[in-house]
Amino acid sequence: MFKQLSARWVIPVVAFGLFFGLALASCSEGGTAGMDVSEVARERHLSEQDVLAAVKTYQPTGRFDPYVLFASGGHSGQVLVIGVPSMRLLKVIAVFTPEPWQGYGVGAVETQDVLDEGRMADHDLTWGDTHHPALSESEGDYDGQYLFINDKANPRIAVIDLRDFETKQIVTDPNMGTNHGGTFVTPNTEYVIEAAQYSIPLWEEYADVDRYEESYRGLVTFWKFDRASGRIDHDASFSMELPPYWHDLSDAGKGPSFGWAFVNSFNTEMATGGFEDGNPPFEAGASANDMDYMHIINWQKAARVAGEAGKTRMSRGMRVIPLAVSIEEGLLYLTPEPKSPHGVDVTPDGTRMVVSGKLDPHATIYSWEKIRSAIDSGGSGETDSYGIPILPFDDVLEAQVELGLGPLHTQFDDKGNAYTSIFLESKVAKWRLDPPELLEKIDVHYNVGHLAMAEGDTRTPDGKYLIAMDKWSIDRFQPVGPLLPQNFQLIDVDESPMQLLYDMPIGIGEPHYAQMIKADKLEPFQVYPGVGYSPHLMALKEGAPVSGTERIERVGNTVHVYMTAMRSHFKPEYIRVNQGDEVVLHVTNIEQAHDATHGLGISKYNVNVSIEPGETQEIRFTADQAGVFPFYCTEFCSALHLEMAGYLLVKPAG
Ligand code: K7E
Ligand code: CUA
Repeated sequence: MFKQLSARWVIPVVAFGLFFGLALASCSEGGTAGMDVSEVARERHLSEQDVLAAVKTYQPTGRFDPYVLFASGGHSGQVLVIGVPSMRLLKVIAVFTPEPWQGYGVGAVETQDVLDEGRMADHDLTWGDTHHPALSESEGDYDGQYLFINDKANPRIAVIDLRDFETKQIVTDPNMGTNHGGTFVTPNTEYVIEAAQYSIPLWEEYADVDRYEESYRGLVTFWKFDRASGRIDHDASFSMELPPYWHDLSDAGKGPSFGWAFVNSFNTEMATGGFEDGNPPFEAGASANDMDYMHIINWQKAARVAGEAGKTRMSRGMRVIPLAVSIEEGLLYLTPEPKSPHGVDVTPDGTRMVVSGKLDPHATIYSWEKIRSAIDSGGSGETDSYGIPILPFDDVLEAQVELGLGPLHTQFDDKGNAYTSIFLESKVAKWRLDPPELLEKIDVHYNVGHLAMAEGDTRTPDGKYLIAMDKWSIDRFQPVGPLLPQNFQLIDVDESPMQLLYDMPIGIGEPHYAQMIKADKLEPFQVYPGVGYSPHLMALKEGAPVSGTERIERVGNTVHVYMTAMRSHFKPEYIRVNQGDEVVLHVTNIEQAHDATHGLGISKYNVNVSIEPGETQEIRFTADQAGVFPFYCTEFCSALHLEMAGYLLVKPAG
């Protein structure tokens, strides 16, 4: 029996089991009748490593995880909130996609307003392709207040308030076709960086691809964040015109490199595809060169320049610094980077920028000091075809370290180590920065994209936990049809060799990046502070119904219903209107008990809102269909929850 356990594990597991069994026996009053750890391990065919991994990740009931991971939800357009190390999914924050449980975009006016802010090209957009979440920072440290995330498909940025984990704002970038190099924040969240990916015409509405080099442009936008209002300030934000390379990831400088931003690019060939016409396809045309360009941008100075008269041009309602101004003012420099780069990651101390080329086996380490002195010495006179100064590669290079095939993204720990995902090998490489040296690799399953380290993008990463965000999960989970979940793999990096602890399937989209924050930095509301509180205003809403003010008022063809909800009834329970009336339903959950949430779903009218304790919401719809429509509470709130219901009675016209 127990064939899976090789001889070298038997003794440790038995010893472990004995230890555990004894420990349990000595601390439990009722005895330990039943199996001990080693028996369970044997029956479940678990190795000692498995048992250790289980012990390292298990959180007993009621005990919270020390870290919280905010992960992009990929095509779902949402954000996933996950406890680490238990890898328990805590919440899916509705961002770019309607979400019924949270009452997001299914009847609640304020949430619909947020989604409507995100309309582009006169379309309602009901999905997003979220890639890179960014926690707000103060002095280069996550402060736990806000979270930003980009939508690559439709160039947009969302702002989530971490007091209630709700999306407060979506801003659209009208000059981009798509984005990718967002969201990345500057060290005090002065700006949220967003770089475009696939270039489109900038100063004109339409130009065929045969005018690519003259008319198409790349773009980077610095969205000004106003912490006091918790919103991006559109008018204080600005973009910078870039050559029509395809821009990729960005990162903000910190410490000595504070005030600067770094944006990768590929397709510096400016290939325009057209496989069907006998041209090289994009994949070949856009990867012909051995080197592309990292863009080095002085955002602090750019912000000043953007405020000066005559230095910007408006395009589709956004201030844009033209390329010529950026060159003249010394806002923008290029340096070569190998080859079809993807990630750029600034070291925690801000002294170095690590870039990986997808088609180059190295991590390339740039020295900020060398970049700075190359800029100060006026450069070599070499420029790209748009006149942007190029800092010679050898002048700014610190070192290259060979890691493996297809390096993508890098994270850092607290011990001077870096971790780079190696896509083609399905491995994570651990390497030392000083002096650069590959230390070890661990297998991941499979096709790893980003990595997320505990407090990974701060000036003081924690190390300890690393999450590999794998795109393929073939053979890891119970088959669920041809579309497979992605796989988050939790790795203990304090062990040497590194240990894989946990596989978490992600069955909602393809997450790209995630950030992991110490849980005790988050201070969310337990209950909204006051009855009649609007999550949109983050304040009490004037005129919100409270106990005793419930009523129905008709103003012309508009019927205002002032409703309260508490266990276990709505007041009023009848809403009588005429067919064709506008119905405005103001509803407040007048409870203040923690977790006493009510929902309000109306049959056949596509309405559901979540009303958390204290919260008020407004619902608007036209009662265009006559008939009798039950409404009911959609959260099982009490023993008489099923009785928490009422009728919308729409009297036929005429
Ligand atoms: Cu590598 Cu969008 Cu950052 Cu996907 S991205 S992995
Ligand atoms: Cu209120 Cu169910």
